[in-house]
Parts: sequence; structure tokens; C-alpha cells
Amino acid sequence: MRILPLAAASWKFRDASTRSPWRAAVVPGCVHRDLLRHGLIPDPFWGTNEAQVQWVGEHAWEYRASFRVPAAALAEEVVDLVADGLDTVATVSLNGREVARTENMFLGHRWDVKSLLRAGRNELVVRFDSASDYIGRERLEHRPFECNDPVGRCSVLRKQQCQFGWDWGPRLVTAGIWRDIRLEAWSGNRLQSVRVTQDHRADGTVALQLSAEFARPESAASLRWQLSLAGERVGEGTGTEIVVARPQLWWPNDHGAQPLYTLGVEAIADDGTPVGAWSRRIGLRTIALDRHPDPWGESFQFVVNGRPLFAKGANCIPAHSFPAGLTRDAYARDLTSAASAHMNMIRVWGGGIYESEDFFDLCDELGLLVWHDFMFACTIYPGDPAFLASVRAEAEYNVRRTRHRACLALWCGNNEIEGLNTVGRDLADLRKNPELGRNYDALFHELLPAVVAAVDGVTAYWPSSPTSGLHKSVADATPYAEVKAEGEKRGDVHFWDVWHARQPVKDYEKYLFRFVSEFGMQSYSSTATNATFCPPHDDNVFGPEMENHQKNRSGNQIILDYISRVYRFPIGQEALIYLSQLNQAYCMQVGVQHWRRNMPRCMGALYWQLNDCWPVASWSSIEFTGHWRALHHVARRFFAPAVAVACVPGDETTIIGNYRRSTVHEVQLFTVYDAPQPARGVLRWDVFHLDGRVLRRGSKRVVLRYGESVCQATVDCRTLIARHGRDCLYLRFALEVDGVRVSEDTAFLAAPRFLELPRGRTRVAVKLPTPTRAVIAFTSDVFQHRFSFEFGGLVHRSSDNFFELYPGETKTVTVEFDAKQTAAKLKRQLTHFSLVDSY
Ligand code: BMA
Repeated sequence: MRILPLAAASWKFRDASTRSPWRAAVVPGCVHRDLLRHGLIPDPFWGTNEAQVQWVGEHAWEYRASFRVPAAALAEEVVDLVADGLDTVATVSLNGREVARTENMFLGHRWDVKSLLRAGRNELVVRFDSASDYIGRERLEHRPFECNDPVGRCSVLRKQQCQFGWDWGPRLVTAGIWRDIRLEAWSGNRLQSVRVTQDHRADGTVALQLSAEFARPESAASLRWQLSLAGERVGEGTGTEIVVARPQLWWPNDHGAQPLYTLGVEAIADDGTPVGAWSRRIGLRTIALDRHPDPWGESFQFVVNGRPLFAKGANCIPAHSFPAGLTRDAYARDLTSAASAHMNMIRVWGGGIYESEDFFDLCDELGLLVWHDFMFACTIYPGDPAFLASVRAEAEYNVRRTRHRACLALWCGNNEIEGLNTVGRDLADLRKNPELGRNYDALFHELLPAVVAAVDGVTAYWPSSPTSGLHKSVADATPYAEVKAEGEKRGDVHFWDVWHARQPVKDYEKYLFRFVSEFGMQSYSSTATNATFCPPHDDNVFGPEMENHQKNRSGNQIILDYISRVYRFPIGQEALIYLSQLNQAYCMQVGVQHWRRNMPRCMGALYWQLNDCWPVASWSSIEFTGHWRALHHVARRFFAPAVAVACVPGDETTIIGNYRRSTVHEVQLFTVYDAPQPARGVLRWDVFHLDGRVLRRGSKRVVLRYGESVCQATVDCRTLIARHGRDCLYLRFALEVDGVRVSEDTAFLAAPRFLELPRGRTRVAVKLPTPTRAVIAFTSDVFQHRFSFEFGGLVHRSSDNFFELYPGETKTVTVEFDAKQTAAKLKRQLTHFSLVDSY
């Protein structure tokens, strides 16, 4: 096969609505990125510019390239124009003749254009009609309840749904050739794909079955294969079965290594001519979604190579509002951060895109299991035959594209459509309106599972996130009032009582869910990230610029509400940002620790959300600039394989007159462990007075075994509370394994706002072993809660931040910088802050 890359051709674009001059374009890309490059629109992320660029989505755009086709390509029988992604309402013409019209961004296309090509110069034009126009005129009968699209009805078009606005993202409706485009010339037949299934046998060997798929019916071709690992050939042969005698298994992060075998397959026709070659990296592993009856109902757990594992991770959204042009580096930044926070699963949420090859490559390499939604989110979708046919093509394309991936753990029908549309909104209720219910079933209970079964055949399918998974028709979905009770028995749950319903943070501890695939708390981005969209003098969180970067209605109010429950009124905006991040980290910690403590009943906690698609106040733990919020540092601690966890039963409330009443009088100390090898350790705790005195000390030798959560000790604080008052006490606890403190934290007996935290002095020592790596030692004479440090926006990665500083004890961190530094400069730039500095 001959491949002629067209992305390399010189592309031009113009506004087809106003017939503007043709200008240079970048393909793959999108019109917003091209307009920006030419200075024709202001930065859509800056200030309130989002409103100024709305016209882009209302115009039609044309892209054109001229290119030469070598005679040798034209001598082949077929010359396919292959487009891996057109966003979205596109008309493709070649040399003035229409090739095709498409209206599905998620689908790769292949058209035989040989008859339209000529030797020498050719011209390809792709016209993108306005998606907004399309939505305004098509499927007018479809009027679903909208949760996120402020204009409405984006669900009638198969296009990245969050481009139309979401509760963390701007409305920027773009257009363009967003993935690769090329010509492929071939004769005879073409090897399209190879389906590889794995049989992990009882004797420890792995047998791979190869099933080749050709463009044209093929009976006689034989397969020749090579298998290599880390650049070394480990096997080769012919035929459709490969037996790997000593397989190196692929494991999720923290469970083992991620060996990736390169499998190359060539198809040879019986006359000896090659029919094509296919090569992919695969991992030898089994992954199952295990749902078996158990004492609580039905398990919901992922089992990898026979080992059930607690899924630790987060939900991810598109890494940019304009995902066209995202590089491997852009994905690597956040996925590496996910892995270093001990995550082992990422959920690709259904309002974005089917993720890129770079994304999957990284997940394969980092051991991040992928739960992938099909791209449907929140609202009800149409069910007409043309829509279903388009979805079928999209699903087949993406399941085929990804089925060999080591990391692929689950295909899920949609995000929250079942849950959000069975809450009793009369006509818009899937349980009550038979036609809507039938449309839903056709997509999520019939078409999508059938495609996964037929094209993949191994990967599990789950109809919606969340669902109980009990029913075959949405008409029988769990009634809204019973969803939480059901989630304690089976299926997955999105728990939004904390945040959206403003319930107490302690409500995380009310439920023993089987698998929590979403829960979250917002915070503000750091000042440095805010400065990328807002001039410093305008960056008031309630001002117009920052308000435009808060997309959740009443988001600011909810952040302030939760802050006011735990912390004191902050002295300024920096302090408010810091508290919002502390609160977010605290909330996620309460939830995750509760669910981890309750394994194996609960076997997954994926918080909402890992990343941002622009700089914004949101639920993410990594800001758009890559900066880790407090949550990401704390997540690295609460997801660690060996952790000590404090559970503080009881709560504090107020009675008439706002007098405090607390039922808190003890701290239960747990060890939670999910490293594969057992270990021994020591659990230590000290009850401190805030004035520095140690009031009580304890320790216990502990045995740590895979999958076990054990209540190791209960520290009764009644007498200490009676003598010193609960507002003067804190409990420090730590787990040591092989003499190394692997986990450590503080538990309070009252909300931190009631504590009289001491103000003290912090000594800082900076050493620079290399020009880009600093070792910094912090020593404080008093206890400091969630001590954080910064370098005035200097890009860096630190081994820890937002940690506890205990009196007289030195905490040492390593900090990596992109650029060379001097110790003097770092000392000048370094600022630090702990809870007591916020008021
Ligand atoms: C969940 C998600 C998203 C949303 C988030 C925050 O429901 O599925 O649709 O952005 O909550 O509200």
C-alpha cells in the first residue's frame, strides 16, 4: 500500500459565509486555532472573550489543499481518501466533484476517490457548515431537557457535546479536519485490522488467536507474524495461533509491570503477494468486570489477571476545548501525574471525545485502566434510523480502533442519561414516555452492546454510568428515590449529595456503595493559572472575568458555603483560593478513605475530575496549566497502596442559639492496603496539644495484606477532651513500613476553624544538587496544617506539597524545574502558607 499524507500538504482556509481571503491553515486542526494563529480572533480563553468569538460557530468554513498524486499511486486499483475525523457537518469535494457529506465527528471515513483523481495537481476541499445552523434546522421534534447546553439540542448532532458549553467548559463550537487525513492506494486486497484474542491457560501459557479482517472477501491469504518485547524478537511464525510459553503479564499501575509486546502481522495471498501489514502493541492480560452474587447483592469490581482490584482514579474530560492538535506531551503531562498519584483507572467521560492513540498509548504504558464511555452525556438522544446508523458506524469504528489496547477495561453506554432522565420530569422521563424509553433502549441496551460484542467480543459493556445494571429496559430502571440504596447493593453510583445538593461532607460516610464512579468538589485555580486569563487587577472571583471562568451556576456560592463549614473567613483572595483547594482535597479524602476502608464491598472510587479543558474554577485536581491543586498532592497520599486512615465517628452540629454540640470523642485508626506483596509495619499515633505538648502516645505492630482494611486501634479522647477541650487537640498518626513513614496525617476532633492554631516561624533550607533540581527542607517550631509553598508561578513539580509540619520536625521535599535555577533566586521567589496564614 502507498500512503500519501495530506496533512503535509499546504492547506488554506476561509470563512465560507463571508468569502474571506484564503489563509494558511494547519491540518489536523480546527478553525479557532487557525483564526488565532492569524490574529483574527482574540484568545477565546482570556477574560470574557468567549462571548466575542461565538460568531465562529455560526459561520461556514472551507479548507482546501492542493497536492500532487504520483503516477505510481494512480496505477493501483483503489485510491482511498482516508479521514480519521471531520468536525462535523462536512462536504468533501475533490477536483470540483462532491465525494461525500458527513455529520459525525466521531467517525473515521474512507472513500475510494480514484476516479476523481488525476495525475499531477489535485484539489481537495472540505466545507464545514455551521453546526449551530444544523442544530437549528434538523430533528426539530427532538426537544430534550437540557442540563448543560445553554442554547439547547446539541444532542441532535454527533459532535463533542461539551463544545456547546458544560458546567466547567466554555461554549466554543469549532469546525475542522481534527484528525489525520491521507490517501491510501492499493490493489488486490487490503488488510484492515487484526482482532487478537487471548487465552490465558491453566499451564501459564497464553495463546493468541489472530483473526484478520480484509477490505474485500479473502479466503486464501495466510498470516505471518512476529512478536517482540522491548525490541527483542520473542517469536515468529505463520498461522492464526501464537503460543507465548513464558508470558510477561501486563498489570495496572502499582500492581506490577506494563510489558508491551509488539505484534506484527503480514497477510500473504496464495500467489505470494503481500496483502498488507498490521502492527500494534499489546499487553498480555485478562480484564473482567466481575459481577457475582455476594452477601451485599452483586459485586462490581475489575479483575485483572485473576486479581480483583480496587479501582483508584479520576474522570477525565477533553484535555483542551479544541482537542485537535493536542500532542502526546499534553496528554503525558496529566496522565503521568495520574499514575504518580497511584491511580490505576481513568474514566473517559461521555461528553467529550473518543480518545486519541496518544492517550491510549500512555495509558498502556502507565498501567492506567480505561473505562471509556460512548459519547453520550446527560441529555436524551434521538432515535431515528439515520441517527442510529450513524452511531452504529461510530461505535464500530472506535471499538475496532481500540480493541487491542492492554488498558481497555470497559465500554460504557453513556454518562448519566438514565439517572438524569428518570427523575419524574413527566414527558421527558424515560420511564414514563414509551417512545423515549424505546429510543434509549435501542441505543444503550441493544445497538451499543451488540457492537461491543461483535467487534470486540471480550471487553465488558455497561449500559450507563451510573446504573444498577439490573434491567434490560430503561422502563424498569431503579426509581430515583431508591438509587442510593440500590447503589449499596449493585452497580455504580455518582454521588453528588455533597456539592450539588450541598449536603454535609460526612454524608460520604453514610453509604457503602459498590463502586463510586463520580463525586467531586470544586476549587479555584491557583493565582498563576488565573493570571493566564485575567489581568491581575481584575481577578476578583465575583468579577466578570472570573465569573466567566466559573461555569457551574451557583458554583461560587457552593465553594464559599463548604469553606465556611470548615475554615475561617479568609484574609484575601489568595487565602480564599488556598482554602477552596484545601476544602476540595479534604472532601475527596473523606470520600475516598471511606470507600477504600470499605473494600471489598466497595471496589472503586473515581473522583470528578482529573483535568480541565481551559483555565477555570472546577472540580479538577490538575489545572489547565498542569499545576497540581492541593487535591492532587493529597490524592497521591490517599490513593497510596499502604495508608493509615483516621475515621472520626460522630459529628458536630449546632442547636438553637448556634451553640455547638459534638458527638465526636474517639478516632479509629485503620490500615488500608492494596500492594500485591504482604508487609509488616508499625502504626503510630500521638495526641498533641496545640501548644506542642504530647498528651498521649501509642503504637502497634501491624500486618498488611492485599485487599485488607483493618481497624487497628481506637483512640478514646474523652478524658483529654474533658481536660483540654476539643479545640486544643489534634491527633497525628503514621504508618511505617521497613522503617519508612509511608503514610501520615492529622485528625481533628472539631472543624479546623475552631482550633486556636499557633503562629510560628518556619526555617527554610534550599540546596541545589543540580541546576534544575532543588532539595528544600522546612522546619517549623509549631504545628502547621496543610503547609504549602510556591515559587511565584515558576513551573515546577514537587515531591510533596500541602502537607503537615509537626513541631520541630524537618520535612524535606524535592522540586524539579524546567529551567535552570540558583539557590538565591529560589529563596527570593519562595513563599509559603499554611492554614493559620489564611485568616
Ligand atoms: C457529572 C458529570 C458531568 C458534570 C459533573 C459536574 O454529573 O457527569 O456531566 O460536569 O458532574 O457537575
